[in-house]
Amino acid sequence: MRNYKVMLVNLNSLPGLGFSPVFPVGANYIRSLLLEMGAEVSFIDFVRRPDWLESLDFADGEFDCIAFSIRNLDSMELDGEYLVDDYLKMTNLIINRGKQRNPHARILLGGSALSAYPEGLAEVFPYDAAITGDTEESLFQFIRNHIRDMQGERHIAIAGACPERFAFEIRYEPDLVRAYMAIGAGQIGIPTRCGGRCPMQCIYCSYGLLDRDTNYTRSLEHLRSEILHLYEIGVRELFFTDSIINISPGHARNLCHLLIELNLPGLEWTAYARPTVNEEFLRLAALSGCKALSVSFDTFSPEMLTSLRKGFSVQSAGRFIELCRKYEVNLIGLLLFGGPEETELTVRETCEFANRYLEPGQLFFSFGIRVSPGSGLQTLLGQPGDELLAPHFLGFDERIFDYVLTHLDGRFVSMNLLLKISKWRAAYKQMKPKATAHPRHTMVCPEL
Ligand code: B12
Ligand code: SF4
Repeated sequence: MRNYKVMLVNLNSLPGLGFSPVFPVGANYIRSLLLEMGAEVSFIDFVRRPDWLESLDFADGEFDCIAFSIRNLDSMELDGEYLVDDYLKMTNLIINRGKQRNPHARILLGGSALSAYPEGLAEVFPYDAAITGDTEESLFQFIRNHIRDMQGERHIAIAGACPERFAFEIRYEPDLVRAYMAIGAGQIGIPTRCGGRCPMQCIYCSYGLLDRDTNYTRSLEHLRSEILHLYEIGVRELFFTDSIINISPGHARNLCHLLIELNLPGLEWTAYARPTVNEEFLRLAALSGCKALSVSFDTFSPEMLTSLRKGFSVQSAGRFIELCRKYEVNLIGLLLFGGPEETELTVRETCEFANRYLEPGQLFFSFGIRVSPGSGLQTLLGQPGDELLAPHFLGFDERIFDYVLTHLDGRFVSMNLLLKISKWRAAYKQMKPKATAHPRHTMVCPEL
């Protein structure tokens, strides 16, 4: 009798994807989960082993399953690359090579890009099973069924049981963590699950497909062990990967208390947060080593806050920024121009607010909203989900680029921003328009 064997490939570790690399939080989670279930796992990551890109000799081992983790489909930016063809090329090479020795191996797909674009990816990728949503139970059933189907031919088993969702410790391999730190991806992600699904309803957001009904929180004991282990490896920056860390103020508070109690010199953390006037959270965040809270304000125009369904007001955003200043919590404020009904007036309102409340270094920009399956925008435009695999953006008035540069203080306009704007604008100009079911809104998409 031998253990069920999985080769798990992190496709997000391919070179040249066009965005800064991050530690493979989701793929590593699946590796830990498989080990917990008693499977054997070969984890294939090309950041750790760039030589494997050429040799592919990792695919010559013995496997029952070849699993692919797909984190990003694209950068969601106007000038982003279409990556599906790169992923497909590598996937096919690995499958062909792996199947030479293991003709019965099953192909499994998973990852946030798959959850976010389930129909589109399912049409183009070769696979036997694709798992979105409740990973634990579905993965366990997939393996059990495969073992059952192979009975008679082999003696294969999995020794462990299926853990409850999120109820196990994530194992971080020191050499994998260090490989990412060595290329500058020093913020290592920990899935904190501080309260489950984001209750807000931003119009472009498809996190409902990713987080579904998950009101789970991860236990502080597991988080404690993982933080201590990462610290021992040499990690000094953590990214808590909740969609929004302060969904459940209680769990976020407990996490801050845990960090304060651990008192690990030099350890900092970053996370996505939503504007809040909860002073205790901000005070504890500062005390527990919060390096920055990343906040998708998107706009400071009252009309656009409504149009984007942001769920907070200009006044509460202002109060939140003041509180961050009071408790010395640094902000990474994200602005997104080109939403439904954006005009020069709404751009001016946003820029004037930013000029008044924010400092350079606290503001990051994006233009153009990618239409994601499962989002309110998809419903508004009446667009079928499978057609959105290739990047489609909401059409907007191209002069929005000029309006931003006109109304934003010069202190925010760096050479880097000017360069990015000219790239985004050039990419936008090259896209072709596409009609939607909505009487006023169009989309644009690149020629592929
Ligand atoms: C935190 C985060 C970031 C942080 C990461 C910080 C860090 N150091 O880790 C930062 C801000 C840096 C970031 C950057 C980017 N991000 Co981001 N990010 C997230 C977020 C909020 C959480 C990701 C995470 O780690 N989750 C925790 C892990 C455990 O979950 P997971 O990866 O989904 O894995 C689960 C399942 O997918 C599954 N799974 C994973 N692999 C496999 C494999 C198999 C075989 C199976 C069965 C299951 C499975 O198991 C896990 C448990 O259920 C997600 C949105 C979300 N709510 O999920 C977006 C998200 C992943 N990001 C996204 C994007 C686009 C980006 C950027 C490209 C943005 C940009 N333009 O720069 C970059 C890319 C960076 C890179 N190199 O990959 C998109 C990806 C989808 C897409 N459209 O392509 C997402 C989904 C958000 C969205 N808008 O839809 N991101
Ligand atoms: S706050 Fe963030 S996660 Fe929540 S709905 Fe809006 S974009 Fe999505």
